[in-house]
Amino acid sequence: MNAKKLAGEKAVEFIKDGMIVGLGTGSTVHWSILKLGELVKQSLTIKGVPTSKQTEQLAKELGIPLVNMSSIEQIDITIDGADEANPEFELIKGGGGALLREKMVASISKRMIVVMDETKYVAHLGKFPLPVEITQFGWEMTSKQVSTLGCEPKLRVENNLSFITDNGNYILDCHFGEILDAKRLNEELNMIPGVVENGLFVNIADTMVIGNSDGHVEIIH
Ligand code: DER
Repeated sequence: MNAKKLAGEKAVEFIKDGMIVGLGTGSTVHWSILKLGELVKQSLTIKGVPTSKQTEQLAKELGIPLVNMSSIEQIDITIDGADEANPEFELIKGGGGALLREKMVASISKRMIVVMDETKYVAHLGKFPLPVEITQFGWEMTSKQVSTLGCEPKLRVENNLSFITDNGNYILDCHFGEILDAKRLNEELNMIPGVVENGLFVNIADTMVIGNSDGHVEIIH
């Protein structure tokens, strides 16, 4: 059974006619977006706010109407994935490199629904390296500053080149080990000049939809 597909499609049940919907990025929310595309063809009326160029492209191919962030005050529901999620609804995101737009979209949403398979649900965050988006300018200095918080930052590379986000920035993947105070680390990281945003989502997610390989879906509010 495809646990990601189960979770992704289940989350769409929360979407109602007339909603503005934040469209996340990644392989789990991919299923949510496909489902929304099907429903839009059957006359569901929504407006999507994409969190990446990749999601924007997919939504356009599916005929999901899109709206620009600058023309809205608030989003009704955002559906997005996560790399890790703990029982306190704290997330690590950014494995797909979209964390900045994802966090901006989720933060103006009345509700954020996280879709994942059971492997993402953990007792403590930190096994997955924390993505931190930084400016290209002075990145080595920024990396040194980030390391003083207790991690080993690694500049993300893709196809032998430095990975560049949709916003023209670099990403450091930071191996902190177990993160026991996500709120504090989130604040400390974002105080470092050169850090644009980090993948810790604290007090943002409201609902988790967890697909299991045995075919059942768990919804935690
Ligand atoms: O980059 C992100 O935060 C994405 O949501 C992504 O990491 C989620 O992972 P998935 O592809 O396993 O859904």
